[in-house]
Amino acid sequence: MRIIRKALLAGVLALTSAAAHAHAQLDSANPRVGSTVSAAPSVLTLNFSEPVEPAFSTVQVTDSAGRRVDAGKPRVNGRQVQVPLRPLAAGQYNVHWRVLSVDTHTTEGSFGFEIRP
Ligand SMILES: [Cu+2]
Repeated sequence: MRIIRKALLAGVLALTSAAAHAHAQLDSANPRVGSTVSAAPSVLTLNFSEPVEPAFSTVQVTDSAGRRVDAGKPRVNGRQVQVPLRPLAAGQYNVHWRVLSVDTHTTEGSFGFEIRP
């Protein structure tokens, strides 16, 4: 009986730590993290390692003067988050994302990209 309880406990602990590692991390982005692109994108796409909760996920895109250039609420589809952008001029842009993954952990990060025609 003792051995069974120990085994069950070990199983529960393994499940708990697996869930605790399931934070949504940024897998890839388009434009890519730190990239220089020649054409202004009309949409920013973020792909996360885990499904994201739409109600608690935000993405802010700003130009070099700190002005918001995202044009509407992010659209969430599983692990993918897409944000429409205003027509962008050449320059440096910053993306700040904050998402809630299904394991109820919030993660955030930021990166830049540049438009240089
Ligand atoms: Cu987590």
